[in-house]
Parts: sequence; structure tokens; C-alpha cells
Amino acid sequence: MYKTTYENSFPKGFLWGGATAANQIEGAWNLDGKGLSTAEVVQKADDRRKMSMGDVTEETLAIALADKTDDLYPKRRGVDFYHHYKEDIALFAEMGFKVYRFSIAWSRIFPQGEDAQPNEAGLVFYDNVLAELAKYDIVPLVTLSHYEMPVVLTQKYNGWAGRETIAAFNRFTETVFNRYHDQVDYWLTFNEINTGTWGFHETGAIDKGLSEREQLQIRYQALHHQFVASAIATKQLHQIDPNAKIGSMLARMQTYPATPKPEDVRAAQLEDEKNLFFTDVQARGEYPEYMNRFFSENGIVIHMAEDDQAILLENPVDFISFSYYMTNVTQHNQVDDGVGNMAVGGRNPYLKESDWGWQIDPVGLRITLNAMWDRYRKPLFIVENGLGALDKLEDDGHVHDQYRIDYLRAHIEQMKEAIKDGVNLLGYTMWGPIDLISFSTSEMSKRYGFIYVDQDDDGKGTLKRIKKDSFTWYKEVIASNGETL
Ligand code: BGP
Repeated sequence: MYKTTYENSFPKGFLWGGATAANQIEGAWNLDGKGLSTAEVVQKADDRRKMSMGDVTEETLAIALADKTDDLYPKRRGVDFYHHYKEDIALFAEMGFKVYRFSIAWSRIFPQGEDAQPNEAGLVFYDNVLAELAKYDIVPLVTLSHYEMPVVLTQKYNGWAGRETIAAFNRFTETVFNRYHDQVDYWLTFNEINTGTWGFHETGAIDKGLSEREQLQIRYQALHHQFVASAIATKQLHQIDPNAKIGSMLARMQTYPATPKPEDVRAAQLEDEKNLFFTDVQARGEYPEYMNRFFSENGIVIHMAEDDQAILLENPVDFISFSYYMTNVTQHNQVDDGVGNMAVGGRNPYLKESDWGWQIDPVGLRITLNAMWDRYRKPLFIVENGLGALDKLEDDGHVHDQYRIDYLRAHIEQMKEAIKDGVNLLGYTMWGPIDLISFSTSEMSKRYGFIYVDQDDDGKGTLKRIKKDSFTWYKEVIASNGETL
């Protein structure tokens, strides 16, 4: 049947909200039986514009394991959501949040990765968080693994590089599905799974000073284990609760060609394939041929168990989620300049960039939404988008973050256009509704929130929560279902 009408705006029930991750917000890294997680052995960067995530070696791990403080490890400190969750969720509710995306710290539930019994105190913490959300009718969207795992699994199996980690993870997923499925309808398996080719944070596999090819071999093998674990989790969830939905999560970075030269267009397509590969596997259930070719040409061999392919094929995700911060540019034979942060490639002269070199591209979000919808025809969910900035608490006690409002407004306008284009978009959780520890710099001063947290890079401050100007703005956006921007 032809569709004669189209959505002219955000659909009723659109899920507006915000997203955080346990290791960047909770703190309380060693309380109530929690074990150490891989995120908590990553030191803060000595250079604000560099990443501090890819460099865990045997040596730095040994130092971190011996260090019982949180001085050099800000993710151990977070912003103490563990003790402030009631206050923070009340503030989210005041903005009118319909959804809150957060992650469960695996190391709170299975502190040593493979404990005989789950840690009840850890489970109770998330019972409490979920009860608080229910109080305000906020729908939880739960990430099962957001850049961390019990560090013991790194010591024993080199993280996801070891196949044994699949079973450990699926015990954890089964435990939390059984415990929380009544309260949680939306789940995500691995946060930004594609970043597993970049370093330690996603795979928990140590940098052993290998060649680039050898490292890629380890990382793609680790990612294969994550694909299988994700598919098994999908199967578990559907068995435990046939109504629950589970999604993949990609750091989506559209790559544009630097010129219309066909070789440049092809180079951009190649970059895009390397990014979309992950969602291709999780949504379509099989390795795409273009990656098989890439593996074969680069001497990478993915070792699979006999029924891995069947598990992937039988358990595709229900919806597709992604983070969106930037787009990139490439050209034939371009060497990545590695400047700034994340996978920042060539510069786009038409775009402005953030203080961290992330190229701001609202129209790119519309392009991305259309392309993802065309490719997969599964509901989409934007689960991260936002602006990291050096906010200033003024003498009048306020933070005037008009730049953040401008950034978010421009992106939301393009979401609306994409919906008019026909894209099925479930919701939008902006990143970091409350200031938290930056993933890539491990610092406090790269802030994203509608809510300012009084804490500096050295962990000093009262932890007081202060509403920024953007707080009131987002509240109106939600109240008007995206009409008042
Ligand atoms: C994504 C991560 C988040 C988050 C965000 C912003 O890649 O999923 O954990 O932190 O990026 O990045 P950053 O904190 O480095 O600015």
C-alpha cells in the first residue's frame, strides 16, 4: 500500500533523554564488593588533546593494580552518581526525560569476572536506580558493556582476545536480564563496538608492542568474540522476554570524499565499509564479503567455532543505535594525521570544529540517518550526540552555554528533516546530560552536561550540581516534542 501521509514532525512517544556510562559517572569503584574494571586502570592523559585509552601495557597495568587511590585514575571517581543518583535522576525528570541510557558495570555484578555467585550489593544498586526511574516514568535504556569489563578477565584471557570471555559475559547478561527484564525494555550490547580496532578500552586486550598487523589480528579476533557474545545475549533476552528489544551500537562516522575524483570517492566508501562492517554483522548476521577480502589481503584470519556463523545469523539485533559527533574526509592514499581525538581524519573546509578537533556537521546527521535507514530498514536510535566544551561557572553562579544549545538545536533540526524523509527514529539520548569524566581524556574539564558538576581535573570540588542555561532549553524541547527549538 502506498503511504499517502508522512511524519511532519517527531512522532508521539518519541524518546527524548540523555546517556551516560558507569565508568564515567558512578565512582565508588571499590565499594560494596565491586571489582576493578578495565576503565579504572587507564591513567588520565598528560596532553589534553590526546587520547589516554589505547595505551595499557603489562607495565602500566601492574602499576594501576598496585595503586589503591583514584588520583591518577579519574574514572574511579566519576562524579559520584553512586551516591547522588536520586538527585541526578530528579534533575533528569525535571527536564522531562522520557528515557535515560546508562550502563551496568559488569565488575559490580561479577567482581572477579567468573565468580560463583553474582554480587548482590551490586545488583541492588541498579534495582535502586531502576526504581527511581520508574518513579518518574523514565524508560531505561541499558548498555551491557560500555568500555569496561572486570580487569581480571584481561589478566586471565587478555580480555576479549580470549574466547573464554564469551561465557563469562553471557553469565553476566543472563543474570541481569533475569533480574531486570520486567523494568527494562531496551538494551544495547557493546558501546561503539567498532572502536575495538583502536585500542584497549573496547576489547580489554593489552598493548604488547606488536606490529600493527599483529595487533589488528588480535583486535578483530576479539571483536569476533564480542559479535558472538552479543548474538548469544540477543538470544537469551528474547527467550527470557520476547517483548524486550536489543540493539547494536556503532560510533557512526560518515566519511566524505575530499573531491569528486572517483578514486577519492572509492577511498571514502572503503572507510565507510570499515565503519559499517560492525552493524552489518550485528543486523544482517553475517560477515560481509568486503571484509572477508580486507582480512585476506591483510593476512588476518578470524578463528570461528563451528556454530558461530549460525548463532550470528539466527540472532540479529532488533534495532540499530549509534553515536554521532562528527564526519570525516578522506582521499585516495591519505595518511590519517592523527591530530586531535578519536579517528579524526582529513579536514573539511566547510565545517567548524570543537576545541578537540571534532568536526561539527548537523547536516551529516540527516545524511547518516537516511543512509542507515536505507541500508538496514530497522528502527534507529541516536544514543549519543553532544558538545564537549570548557564551560565556565560565572561569578553570577550560572553557566551560559549558548554554544551547546546552538549545537544541539542544529542537530535536532536535522533529525526532524530525516523523520520527514521517512526515517524511523525511536529516540535521542544526548551524551552526558550531567558533566562526567571524559572517555578519551579521562578529565573533568571536557564537559557535555545540561547540569554542571563542581569538580575539577584533580578531583577537587563540592560535587554540587548546577543547572546550565541549556537545562531550561532542553526542558522546553522535550515539553514541545521538538517543536520549540
Ligand atoms: C563516545 C563514548 C562515550 C563518551 C563520548 C564523548 O565515544 O561512547 O563514552 O565519552 O564518546 O567522548 P569524550 O568523553 O572523549 O569527549
